[in-house]
Amino acid sequence: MALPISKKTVVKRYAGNPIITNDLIPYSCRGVYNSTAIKHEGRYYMVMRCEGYDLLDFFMVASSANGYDGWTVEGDVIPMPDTEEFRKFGHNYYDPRLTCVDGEILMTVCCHGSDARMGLMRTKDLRTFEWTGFITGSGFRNTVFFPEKIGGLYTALERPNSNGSIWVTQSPDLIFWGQHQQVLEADKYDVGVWGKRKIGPCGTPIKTDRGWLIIFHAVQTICDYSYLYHTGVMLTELENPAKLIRVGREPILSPEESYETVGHAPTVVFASSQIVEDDGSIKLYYGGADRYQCVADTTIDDLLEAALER
Ligand code: BMA
Repeated sequence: MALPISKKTVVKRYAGNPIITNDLIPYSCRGVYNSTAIKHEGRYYMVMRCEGYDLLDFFMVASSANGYDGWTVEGDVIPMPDTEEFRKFGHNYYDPRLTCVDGEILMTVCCHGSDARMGLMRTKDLRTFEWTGFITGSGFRNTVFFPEKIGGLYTALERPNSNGSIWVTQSPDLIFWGQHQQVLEADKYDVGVWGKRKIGPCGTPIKTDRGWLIIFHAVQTICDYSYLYHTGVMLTELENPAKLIRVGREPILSPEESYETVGHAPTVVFASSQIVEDDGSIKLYYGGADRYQCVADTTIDDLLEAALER
């Protein structure tokens, strides 16, 4: 029988949450959430997932000097391709993920037509974005790149849409993908009861001397009809990131505050990016209740402890 474990706050919510709401957006918008953040030349940038009242998403960029407040909108809506293929598969698009891979800024986008499919964009300046094409067939969402090539290959986490699992896949050129390996499977109780319904990767994996820290979302079903979205952490091997070392026993973040429990999808915290500072502190960006953009603080040491010792 598993015994209770000691109390520990691994992730501390920022007192000024939510840090971005629909008020910042100059267009009809009912929520800003699950956005992706990156630090570039000393400034914090966010590609905001903005949701219109028509329930279609659009992306805009905001920037801030400290990553917590003072966010200002940069430029206009990010244009998406005006092609027949994009219209077919990108009826809606959401959950962007920015990663700097060996100096090149890449952004994955979940595109959703009749099914979900991942697209890839590149940017040099966080102002203009170039669409490079789809990188999966249908049935995939939440592709997230590792920040460096592993074994000389681009490496990414991905999540098939059909079941709750996280996989590693590799590519020599960002076009051809293979060497798929499963890391975690939700309904096998790889994650506890709090992740039995589905799981998926969040932001860019964090390299530590003990392995890759991977933050993921985990969904619990309550009374067969409502969902509760948690955030969890696991550690995998550096040379083979599909080789699991351990999954933290408890979620590091669960919906509790009103901006996480009351919104367009209640009881959802959806971590979408993290920025690691030189001192090992981490800003964890997450969406609250499919309505608000929030941030919380943690550290590499606290995440390692949460993955390995709790
Ligand atoms: C997922 C994604 C997330 C969202 C979550 C809860 O499938 O769409 O962006 O936060 O559902 O609604």
